[in-house]
Amino acid sequence: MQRIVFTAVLALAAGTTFGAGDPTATLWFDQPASSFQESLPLGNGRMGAMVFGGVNEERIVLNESSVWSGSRDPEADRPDAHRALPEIRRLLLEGKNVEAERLVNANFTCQGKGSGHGNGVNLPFGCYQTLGNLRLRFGGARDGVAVTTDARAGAQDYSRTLDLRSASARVSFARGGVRFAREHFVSAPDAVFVSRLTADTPGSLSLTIALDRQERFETKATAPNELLMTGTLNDGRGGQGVTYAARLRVLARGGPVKAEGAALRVEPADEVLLLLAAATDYKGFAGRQLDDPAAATLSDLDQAAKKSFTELRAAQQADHGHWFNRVELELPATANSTLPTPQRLAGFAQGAEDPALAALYFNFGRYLLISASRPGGLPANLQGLWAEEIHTPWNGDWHLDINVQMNYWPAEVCNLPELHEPLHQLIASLVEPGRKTAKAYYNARGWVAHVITNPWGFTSPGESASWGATVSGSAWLCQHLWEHYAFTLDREFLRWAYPILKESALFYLDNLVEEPKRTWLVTGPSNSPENAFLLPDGQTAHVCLGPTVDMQLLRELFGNTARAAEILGVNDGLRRELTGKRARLAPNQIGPDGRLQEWLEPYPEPEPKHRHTSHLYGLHPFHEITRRGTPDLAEACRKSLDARGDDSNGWALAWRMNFWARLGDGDRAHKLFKTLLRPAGGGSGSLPNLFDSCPPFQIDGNFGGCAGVAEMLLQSHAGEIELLPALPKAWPNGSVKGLKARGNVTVDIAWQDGKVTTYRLVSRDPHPVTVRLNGESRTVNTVSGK
Ligand code: FUC
Repeated sequence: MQRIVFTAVLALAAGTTFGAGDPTATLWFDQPASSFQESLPLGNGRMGAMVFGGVNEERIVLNESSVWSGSRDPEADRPDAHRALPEIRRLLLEGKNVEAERLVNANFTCQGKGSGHGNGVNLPFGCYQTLGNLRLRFGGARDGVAVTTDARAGAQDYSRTLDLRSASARVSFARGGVRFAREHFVSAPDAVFVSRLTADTPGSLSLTIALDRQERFETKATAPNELLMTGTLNDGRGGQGVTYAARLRVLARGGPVKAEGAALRVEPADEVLLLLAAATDYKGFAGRQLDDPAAATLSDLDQAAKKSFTELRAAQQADHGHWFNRVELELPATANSTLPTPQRLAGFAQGAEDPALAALYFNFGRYLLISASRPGGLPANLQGLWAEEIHTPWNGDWHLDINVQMNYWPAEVCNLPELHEPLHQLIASLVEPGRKTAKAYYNARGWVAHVITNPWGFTSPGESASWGATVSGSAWLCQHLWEHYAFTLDREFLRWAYPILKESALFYLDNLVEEPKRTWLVTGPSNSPENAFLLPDGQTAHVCLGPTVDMQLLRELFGNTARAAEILGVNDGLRRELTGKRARLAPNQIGPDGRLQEWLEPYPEPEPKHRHTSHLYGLHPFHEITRRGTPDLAEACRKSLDARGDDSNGWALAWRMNFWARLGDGDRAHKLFKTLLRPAGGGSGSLPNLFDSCPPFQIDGNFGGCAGVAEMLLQSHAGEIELLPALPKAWPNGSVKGLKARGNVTVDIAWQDGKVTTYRLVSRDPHPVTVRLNGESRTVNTVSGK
């Protein structure tokens, strides 16, 4: 069907399709990138590259996921903080939130500067940073090429494409009667960035090749055809932090390569192959644990250089296809689908139909996860692993109050469960530092993490009470352990994860406070992430007892931990305690205005359209609120969403899209999807290269939007497998193959005129499941996938 649809498109929009490719799997531009936001991302889970495709100068922004400044900070916890806890709680119980917040700010934040309010580059917290730039300056004359204001620099038939199926970026243009082509990819199996430059006329390739960085770098030629860039980052305490190395080797056919100072010169050649390896000596919970990154890059290059370009590409494509081809979503293309990506986004925002754009966005999300998160590596951060800065916004860290979790929403449903592993390892790595934090601040058992973390095991509260006191980051992370089990039914994994769940539950058990009015058990101090409320005397406060999100998270954590104990046949006493205390947690409450209440009391809010919608966590991603199981609460969520409004930051739009999908409202979910894809300008929406803009660029919205598309097509959280639970009118016809439902069931669906026409449920062993489609529910047997 794909090919037929595509052929029809070509016929429809003849003359405008240069570079367009498959409209569900191609991003393309008819000019070079003028900024990072127009460049094309490549990655192998550890190394990233952003392709600008300039005619005179090809700039490639390079990344390596462990290029982090900072270091472990044993002083981030205040050892005696727990002494302030009884007083903070007393004030909270008396409704003196402002006074309590003052005490939290003075005694219950992290010690030192924490994340530096997002500027942690020179602090122990550190900052994720770019590795640097690879620059290819083309031209016969040594000092470069003709200066021109034309972005295409006089080139004709220019196209720059990212093909999501092959994970390669191609640049192609003609100039001076010669056609030039460049192909770039990052290989996971061979651990190198690969670039091939060709021209259809021999001897047409003359260029200077350099490696640079904004700071802390030294580049030298280590051979006539090799450059080595090295540097050491700041550890944030006056010493040396992570050391990195990037090594480039140039193999030119038909022309010499020589070193000129700290650059290489090729002049003139028929074809040029570039191989680049990168490594750091970061030693932490993931990554390669190397002593000598420069030596590692040499051995990576020596290995890769044994292969031809064709062999390197074949290995990389087989590896990428192994992940990418597990799922196929087909939605029809229109004339709008053939436009260059920025114009395509603009057309869609102006009302052009383009169902295939949803398939592209969905595929792009899967592509980004495959490119930014691989087993054994660091998890995708706020920018995945793509950054051109030294001071990456918000330190490019892992925020635990929605952002890192959203990055992993597509992992299970999109049939990429192995790619969830880096997050699981991050969670495991927080147990030990989180135990210290639990003791220091709460004198409690177990482990805790608050709002932000980094590769150095930061688990302390943040540096300001207004957001840093959120105590449920670790509970939220634990959802990702349980959901991996729920989807895969991997008992070995559950056995591995159980101690982490259990110790998280122990922490919260030790921390529950009884609120006197209704004798509910609540957390505190905490926040409803980053949101504020108004007290009866009109004062603004953030710190509170038992925000709704904490209660939902604890019902989920306690329930999952008890269930895991039952499955594994362990810890009977704990199971009983968890079940007992779970029943006493403050329940979801519907406020006087019919909305789901965000706090224990129906406080008014200073910012009713706030981006965070944490109190709806119980609707999504957790599922204690469902439209059939708890219709009143679902209706209250709907009212809350209406009041919050349909305009917000990037990730917040993506979350709203998922909520509406859970509420079964496909058209509203599609409205949010459209807003997520609107050209961002300086605000929220999509950047020209489809990266999500919060603003600024933040990758969570890409993953949230990808998961949102899946959530509209398949849901499996409510004890049944529901097909097309929130199909919008905009996608009347289509098909999807290879999605996963909980219980390790692979799901294929085809639909026409908004109705399921065929479906297939595959599991390892056939067994009965309840499936809901076209308005009715029935029990069917899965077919065997053996
Ligand atoms: C969350 C959000 C901000 C931003 C930051 C990185 O806490 O509230 O909007 O996305 O993370």
